[in-house]
Amino acid sequence: MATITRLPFDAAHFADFHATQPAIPERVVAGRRQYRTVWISDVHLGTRGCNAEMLIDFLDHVDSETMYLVGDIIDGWAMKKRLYWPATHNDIVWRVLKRAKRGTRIVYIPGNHDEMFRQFSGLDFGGVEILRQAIHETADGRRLLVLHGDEFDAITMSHRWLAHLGDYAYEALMALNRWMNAGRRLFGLPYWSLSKYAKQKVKNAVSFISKFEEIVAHEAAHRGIDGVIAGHIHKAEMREIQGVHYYNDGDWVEGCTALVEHYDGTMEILHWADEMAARDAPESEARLEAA
Ligand SMILES: [Mn+2]
Repeated sequence: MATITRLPFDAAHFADFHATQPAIPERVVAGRRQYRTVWISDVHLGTRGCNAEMLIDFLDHVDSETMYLVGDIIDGWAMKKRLYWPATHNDIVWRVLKRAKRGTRIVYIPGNHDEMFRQFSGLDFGGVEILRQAIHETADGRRLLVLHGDEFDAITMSHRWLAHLGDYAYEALMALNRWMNAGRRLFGLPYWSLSKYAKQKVKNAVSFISKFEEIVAHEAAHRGIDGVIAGHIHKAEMREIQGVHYYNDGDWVEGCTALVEHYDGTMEILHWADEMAARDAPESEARLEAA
């Protein structure tokens, strides 16, 4: 059933890919921040939504013993429609393979958008292990189930896009509502509240997220493990649900977040846009003073 989407790099030479040169050279190699484990997901390479430069910056500043790619890394759905693959997207593949070469254990758990890789579960591509799901043991001895999360879509229903409807979209919807009803009046049609309809849908989206979190946590409890790490819903989170540790590493389309494990087993969500802003701030202030 699954077909391999044509990739913009030569899959036959996947293992040697790191030997080529990236378009954006690595900036920090020595002195990278070290973590025991890093989880990222929902990168959506192959789409315009992917914040590739920010992820490149993250990969250049952060290192770990193990890195989990928790699905939707390459967006095969989008690539089937139209091939969008700038050099920066190649650079991310290059950096992942390079760190595998340097000794980082890389575990790739394909999601629904990169399900074409699921057929390779159990195989190893240039140091990248492909698995359907994994059990991660933290430094403080907790066992966490790592999976993408689309496994639960049938239960939590669809309408994932509604979760992304922000305030701006809502404002636009309000304006659209006004224009639409002005038009309906012209044709003698009764008022129909698009905004009310949208509000109802947004409320459903909010309940979708909490339902997803609860169901994933319930699955972990059912399997008798301490917690679960997922992606898929593009919402970074770290909380306890009915005695189960629920983690979500977020995404690199909107939130630009990663989940990391420190050497003592402490978990943390890194918000990379904030990290970059904090790093650049003193320099830009100095520049302002000099001007
Ligand atoms: Mn997904």
